[in-house]
Amino acid sequence: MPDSSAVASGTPEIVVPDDLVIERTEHLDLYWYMLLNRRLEERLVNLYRQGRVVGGVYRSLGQEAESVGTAYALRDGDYMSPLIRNLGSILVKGVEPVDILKQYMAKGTGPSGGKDLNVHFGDLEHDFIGPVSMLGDMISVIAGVALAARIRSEDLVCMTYIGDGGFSTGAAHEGWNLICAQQLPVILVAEDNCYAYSTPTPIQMGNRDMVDRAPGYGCAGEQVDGNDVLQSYAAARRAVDRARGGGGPTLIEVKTYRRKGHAEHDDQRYVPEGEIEQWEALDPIDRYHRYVLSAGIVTAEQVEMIEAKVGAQLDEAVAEAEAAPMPDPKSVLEGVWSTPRWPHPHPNFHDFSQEIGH
Ligand SMILES: Cc1ncc(C[n+]2csc(CCOP(=O)(O)OP(=O)(O)O)c2C)c(N)n1
Ligand SMILES: [Mg+2]
Repeated sequence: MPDSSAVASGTPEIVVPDDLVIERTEHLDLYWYMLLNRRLEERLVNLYRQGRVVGGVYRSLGQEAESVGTAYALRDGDYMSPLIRNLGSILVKGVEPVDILKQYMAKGTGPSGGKDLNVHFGDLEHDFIGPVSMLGDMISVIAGVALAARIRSEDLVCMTYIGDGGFSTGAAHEGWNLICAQQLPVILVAEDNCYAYSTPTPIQMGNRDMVDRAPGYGCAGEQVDGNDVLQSYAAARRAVDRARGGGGPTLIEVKTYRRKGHAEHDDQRYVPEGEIEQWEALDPIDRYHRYVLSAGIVTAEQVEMIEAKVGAQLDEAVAEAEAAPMPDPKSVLEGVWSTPRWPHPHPNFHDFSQEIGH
């Protein structure tokens, strides 16, 4: 097993952190978002198999708790930049499932108008900065957001994510070093999901735990069971409070597992026998389901109601996204360049094409 240490770090039951202050409605929110994350992805896979999704689907099966729990600690106005598997964080930020569906289906009325795919879109109305593909680069971008906010005396906290593979890039180091040197209010959620494509985590880093890098950078560090939504949320709350209070950045390492391949095309033949089953027993939604029932937060009937409502919301969203138009070919020229800050034509504009005859 490439990752027995991470498996051992989880228990099949939820551990309620001592400092957790949480209302019943917030418990329901966490459950709702995790379920929405999973069911929305199942719909995306279905559409993908029908050839209606353009590009890939990168599942977060088994990682819903860490995405939802960490993003749930942010408030409106706090910026977040996700990775491809952080669908849950985007939902928590308020992006509607119908828009996510349109984006995956490259619809003209989707967030990027069919110009980009999956979670490669931003939505500044929801304080959500879309990721670029180059792993590690968003850490520097979020450093810039936090630095700008400091210069403008804006009270906001930023959160971004990095995988076990992505954290081995030079770009990730440069970005995180800058954030720590400037003690910016940023939370980096480092996701150890045991693989980067087909590469098991232990063979691409010398130290098995990314949290051990925190003292070297000069930031706070915490490691939690990422398949436990309450531990993920509580760690993020502590980090957000620290950042907002001027205590600087925090590196939160979440131990989790990518139960599907890198994307739908990956058959995971490199995964040792029995490993996925071991992590199925630590499924974050099943664990939380057991917890909310046993703690008397919801009844079995209410859970069924949540499932039915999420299903109905997605039925509607899928129908709307399917009916949405594909992009007008002319739109390919729109939104490519930002509006120039100078008048057009530029005062120094000289039309050289006239001089050469075309
Ligand atoms: C700088 C860079 N190198 C390589 C890639 C190709 N690539 C895309 S995803 C991926 C694996 C990422 O693994 P990890 O960071 O652990 O995230 P996970 O997929 O496990 O969520 C790689 C190598 C990339 N996008 N950017
Ligand atoms: Mg990984």
